[in-house]
Amino acid sequence: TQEFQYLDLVADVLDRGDERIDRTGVGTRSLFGAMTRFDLSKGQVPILTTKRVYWKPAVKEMLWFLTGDTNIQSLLREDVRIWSDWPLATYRRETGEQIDQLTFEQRIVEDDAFAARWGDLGPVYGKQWRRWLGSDGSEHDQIATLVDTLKTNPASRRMLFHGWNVAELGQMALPPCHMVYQYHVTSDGRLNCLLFQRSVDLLLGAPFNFVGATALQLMLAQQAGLTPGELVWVAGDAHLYLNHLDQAREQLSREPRAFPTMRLIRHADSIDDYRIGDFVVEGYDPHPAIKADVAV
Ligand code: DHF
Ligand code: TMP
Repeated sequence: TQEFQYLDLVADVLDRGDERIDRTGVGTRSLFGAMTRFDLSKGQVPILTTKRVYWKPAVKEMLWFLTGDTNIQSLLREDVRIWSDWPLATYRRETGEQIDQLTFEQRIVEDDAFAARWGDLGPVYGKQWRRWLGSDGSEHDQIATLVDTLKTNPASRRMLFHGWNVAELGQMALPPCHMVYQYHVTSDGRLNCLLFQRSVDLLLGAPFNFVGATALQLMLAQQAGLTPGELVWVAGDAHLYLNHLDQAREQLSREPRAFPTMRLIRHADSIDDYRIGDFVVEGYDPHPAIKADVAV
């Protein structure tokens, strides 16, 4: 199974990773430069089986990026809580109030003014993907351009979108991790994707990023009348947090199973028209979930 590419990378980082203190203060073991190649053409997709991966939140996160929204309010209304820690940390730091996460999330959901003040992550993924601000004040929709090029000029070598807007990095809660997505169409109509991720939390981040990139590739392929090809994932700093090492060892002790399939059960009118119910995963039989704290 193709899952071994991931497991081998995790094992390698455990064995040989360079250990140091990182931005979060937790510390990591890290290797620089890694690649996995997942073949989506047979229907199977990289939803890891050596632990349960919550694929719906990962797809919902991708759909949220596509809306161009950067406020966690709409994510929380979809019951996705993976981005709450960063606005919460800002709130606690700036107000000195030791509010707990659930109360904070509830206020974001119920109080629009509170959400507007405290729920925004700054000009992160959605903003850059859909409304990259040019120096002349015009906005660039990189996703719309990509879909258009996939349809009209699939031999193009310029089919990519980028999140690393240098001028706006300082306003972002986190600078983009999954940074550039480049696409490639083969002569027989397969859509390949190469995702460059500058920094990856192998235990918590990577499983979600594989799912998000896969979901996007399925949507783009459908919009352009193509079939999904390969997902090539390239990482810069690939790390395990030091408080994830036991969980990583536990995961490595498990026997991977066949990847499940993921498909779209409805043809959406445009890239802006997908919903979570359009995605169906079949044959997913994972080992149990593994709990781990996210480093903020
Ligand atoms: N920071 C760090 N240190 N690691 C990350 O993976 C990360 N990811 C971010 C933002 N900042 C980050 C956005 N994506 C989880 C998964 C993805 C994600 C953030 C958090 C997470 O905590 N996953 C848990 C719970 C999943 C759930 O409750 O739905 C998991 O066990 O997968
Ligand atoms: P950094 O900005 O200092 O690199 O920290 C970001 C951390 O979040 C790093 O551990 C990578 C992780 N991360 C992912 O792995 N995937 C993601 O999608 C996001 C947003 C973050």
